[in-house]
This record gives sequence, structure tokens and C-alpha cells, in this order.
Amino acid sequence: MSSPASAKPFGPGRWTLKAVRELFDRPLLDLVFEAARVYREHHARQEVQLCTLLSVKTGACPEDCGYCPQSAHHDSPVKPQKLMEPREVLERAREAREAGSTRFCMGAAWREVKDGPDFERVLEMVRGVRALGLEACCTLGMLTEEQARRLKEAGLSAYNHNLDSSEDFYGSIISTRTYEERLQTLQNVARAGIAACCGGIIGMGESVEDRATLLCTLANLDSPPESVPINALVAAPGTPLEGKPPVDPFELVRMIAAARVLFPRAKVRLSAGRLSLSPEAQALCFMAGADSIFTGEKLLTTPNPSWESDRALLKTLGLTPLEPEAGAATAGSCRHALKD
Ligand code: SAM
Ligand code: DTB
Ligand code: SF4
Repeated sequence: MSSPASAKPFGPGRWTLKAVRELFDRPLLDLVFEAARVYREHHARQEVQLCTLLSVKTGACPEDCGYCPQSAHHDSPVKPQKLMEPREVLERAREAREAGSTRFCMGAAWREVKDGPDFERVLEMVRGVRALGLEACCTLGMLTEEQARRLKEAGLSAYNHNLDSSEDFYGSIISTRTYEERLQTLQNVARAGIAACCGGIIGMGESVEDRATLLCTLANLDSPPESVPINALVAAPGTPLEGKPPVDPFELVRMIAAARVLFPRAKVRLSAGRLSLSPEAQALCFMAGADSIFTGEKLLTTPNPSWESDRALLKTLGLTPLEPEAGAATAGSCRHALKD
């Protein structure tokens, strides 16, 4: 069987849709084997980064993302909450650190960041999270280059801004912004020197071609993401996608394995949807190269497995959580076991 690497005509980091599509067409366990091989080639050992999410501003979002319970366009039971106080946020970050998280991700249900007191407050949160020795990630909607630069100055480790699906499928899920606008923010983030966390969702009714196209688009960005979250749709009540059938766990394994082959060094995060996955399905996701999960009872607004069940799962699988780097209380970074 030819190695998928040989099908890359553009040199390192460049992929054709045909080559990505071929990954998706491989027998599942062949693909998982390849992903596991790629992982081990680039990482000295498999460690799982535990990240904790906090919705620092919840609901009443002007965007109409079909999957999202925080959109003001949907009749969802999520209760809107204005921007939290940095003190409360840092309390939650401290708890997450105590429970073993090394990355704290703050989400705000905004279309875009507006300069002013709220943004200043977010900058304060970022500085505080970094001072705790945690990686700080934010997802706040669209950003200008100047806002990205200010976040960088505050110490932001990464910015989450998902492309979610292929450009073709995007319009059937979201009508209040364009794919182009999404790409523009990713460019602003890259120009400010912030690592991009960018991935997508499966289970919204997209085709395998759409999934392959998303990963291909990500792999061919000028600054490919260093973190690729793969979400399985949480069919939230009141959203237009409420009635979607649960994602087939093997489809999720395939998506993760393909992402791992395309992004050998990135963190591939098994993100939303774990509550519907058996421990065995999650084990296959780790086998396929997932090396991060979101921990804590809640994602942003929807439930997530408990700390206890996650701890037990990692122990059963013999997987070690990624440790903060020695001295991270000041440096704020984590020890990633990458090979040279
Ligand atoms: N407003 C910001 C934005 O859109 O970038 C940040 C928050 S948004 C909740 C972050 C990501 O969570 C989305 O891009 C989407 O990929 C994921 N997400 C949101 N709702 C989801 C759901 N019901 N199921 C799975 N993933 C979801
Ligand atoms: C990402 O890709 N998944 C996380 C994180 N980035 C911000 C968010 C998942 C949200 C799931 C729906 C909710 O809890 O509201
Ligand atoms: Fe708003 Fe983000 Fe939810 Fe879209 S995904 S409705 S932008 S919070």
C-alpha cells in the first residue's frame, strides 16, 4: 500500500483533496494504524492534555450557528449571562489547575470583539490565567489584527476559531457570517503570533467530502493550526440540529485519525460529544492519535463527563495526563513530549 505521504504533491505540509479523500476511504483500522504510527514517529510518548472550558459570557449571541445553543436565533433553554468578573474566572481556573488541567479556555458568545471595558476585562482574565501557570486560550468570535496583538501581549497562548466544515456546507449551517470572515480572523491571529486552535464538527448532516475538505483547507493554511479540535455534534435542545441522529463513533475515530495523519505535531483534541461515547470508543480515538480532552462537568453550556470518570478512563488505558512544565507558574507553558 502506498504511504499517504507520497501523495502530497506540494511538498511538506501541503495536501491535495484527493490525497485527503483517500485517507477517508481507507479501511478504518488501516487508517487508525497509520495515525498511531504517525503519532509515535513525532512524539516520544502519548500524553493527554486536559483542558477546561469556561463560558465567560453566555448566550444571546447575534450569530445563527445552527448547532449552537447560545445563538439568540434559537429557542434554547440556555440562560444568557453577561461577562463574568475576572476574579470568578480565575477562581475557576485555579480549580481546573488543581484538578489537573494545563490549559484553560474562555469562551464568549460574541460575534466579534468590541474594544472597550469588556475587552479590557478579557485581557485581565488572560493575564491572570497565565500567572497561574496555565496555557490560556480564548474564543471570542471575530478579531482585528490589533485586538489579536493585544491578546498576545496579555500572554494568550492560543485562539480558538473553528472553520467547522467545508466552505460549501458552511452556508447551510450559518448565514450571519462568511467562511472568508473566519479565514480573515485566523490570519489576524497568525500575524499577531498567536497559535491557532481550529477544527470542526461532525454530525451536522455534512458529507464525508465536506469533512475531508475541512481538513484539507486547514492543512493548507499559510499557518496551519497547532491545535485541531474535533467535535461530535451535541444535538442541543432548541437548535435547528436538535433532531440529528447521534454521530457514529467510528466516523469520529476516522475523522480523528485523518486529522492526526495531516497534523503530526498538533494537538488533536477529542472535544464535544464525549458524553455519548463509550469508554471503548474513546480508547479508539486515543489510539487514532487524539491527545487532548476537555475535562470538567461542563463544556461551555452542555454536559461533559465527570473528572472522576475521566481520571478512571485514563488510568484504565494507561494514559498519562500532560504535566505542566517545571516552573510553569511563571512561564505558563506545558511539557510536550515532541521528538526532534
Ligand atoms: N463564539 C465563538 C465562535 O463561534 O468562535 C466561540 C464559541 S463556539 C461555542 C466554539 C465552537 O464550539 C464552535 O465553533 C463549534 O465548533 C463548537 N460547538 C458549538 N456548539 C456545539 C455543539 N452543539 N456541538 C458540538 N460543537 C459545538
Ligand atoms: C471547540 O472546538 N469545542 C469547544 C471549544 N472549542 C471552545 C466548545 C464545545 C462547545 C459545545 C457546546 C456547548 O457546550 O455549548
Ligand atoms: Fe455565537 Fe459562537 Fe455559538 Fe455561533 S458558535 S452562535 S458565534 S457562540
